[in-house]
Amino acid sequence: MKNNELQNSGCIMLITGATSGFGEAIAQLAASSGYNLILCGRRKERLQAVQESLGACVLKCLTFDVCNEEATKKALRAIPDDQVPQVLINNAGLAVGTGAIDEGAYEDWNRMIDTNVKGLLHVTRELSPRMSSGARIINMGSVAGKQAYPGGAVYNATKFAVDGLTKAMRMDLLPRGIQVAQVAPGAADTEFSLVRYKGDEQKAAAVYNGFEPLSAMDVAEAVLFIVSRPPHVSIQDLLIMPAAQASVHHVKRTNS
Ligand code: NDP
Ligand code: 8X3
Repeated sequence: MKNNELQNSGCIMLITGATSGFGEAIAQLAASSGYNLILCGRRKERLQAVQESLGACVLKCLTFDVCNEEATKKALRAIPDDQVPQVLINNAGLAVGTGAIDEGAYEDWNRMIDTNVKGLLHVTRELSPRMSSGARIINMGSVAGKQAYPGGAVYNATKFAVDGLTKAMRMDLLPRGIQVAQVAPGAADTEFSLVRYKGDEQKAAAVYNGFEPLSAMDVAEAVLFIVSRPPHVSIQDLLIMPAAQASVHHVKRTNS
C-alpha cells in the first residue's frame, strides 16, 4: 500500500457522471489513491464496466437520472449511514446544441438546465445534510461559467449558475466545516462534444482540430489535488485550460 492509499483508505467518494470522461477518470485516480467509491450515472452497463475495472473499492453503483428528483432521492437515501461520502464530486453534466438564443431548442435548454443546475441541486440537497465536518464537495464548472460565447447562452447560464452556487454553498456549509470547491476546465476531449453535437462525430472531432485539448485525466488530477490538501487548506476555484487556449475566444491551432 502506498502512502496516499494509506491516507485515503476507507474514505468514501461519490462521483456523479462516472460512466465516462472526467467522472470515470476521477474514479480511476481515486481508486488508485485508496478511496472507496460510489459511482453514479444513467448507463448501467457502463457503470458495471467501470466497477469491474476498479474492483472491490467500488462499494456500489447507483443508476439514476440526476434530473429526476424522486429517483435521486430514492437512490441516495438508500445509502446507509456508514457509507455517506466524505467527498462528493458533482460532475454529471452536458451541453446540448449550439443554437443562438433566437433559434435554440426548448428541449435542449431544458436538458441543460435540468441536468447541470437542478441535478446538482438534487444530489447536493440529499447528501450534504448527512456529510460531516471535514467533508469536501467539488462542483464541475467550466470556463463556460466564466466567459460567455455565441451559441453557448444556455450552457453558459448553467455553468455561471454552478459558479454562483459553489460560492453560496461554501458560505452555507462553512459553519459545518464542509469545504466546497469548483473545478472549471477549458476544452477537454471526452464524450462532451459528441453529446453537444448529438452524435455527429465529425463536428465533435473538429472542436479539437489543431491543438491538444485537456485529457480527462488532466482534470481528474486537479480534482484529486484539491481533495488531498490538508484540512486547513481550501482551494476554492481552479480554472484549468489547455496551453493552446487563452480564453474561450483565443485558441492557437496549428492549422489556422
Ligand atoms: P462526458 O459526456 O464524457 O460525461 C458526462 C457524464 O455525465 C456522463 O458520465 C453521463 O453519464 C453523466 N450525465 C449526463 N447527464 C446525466 C443525467 N441526467 N443524470 C446522471 N448523469 C448524467 O463529458 P465530460 O466528462 O466532459 O463532462 C463532465 C462534466 O464536465 C460536465 O458537467 C461538463 O459540463 C463539464 N465540462 C466539460 C468540459 C469538456 O470540454 N469536456 C469542459 C468543462 C466542463 P450517463 O450518460 O451514463 O448518465
Ligand atoms: C466545456 C468547455 O469551452 O466547450 O464546458 O464550453 S466549452
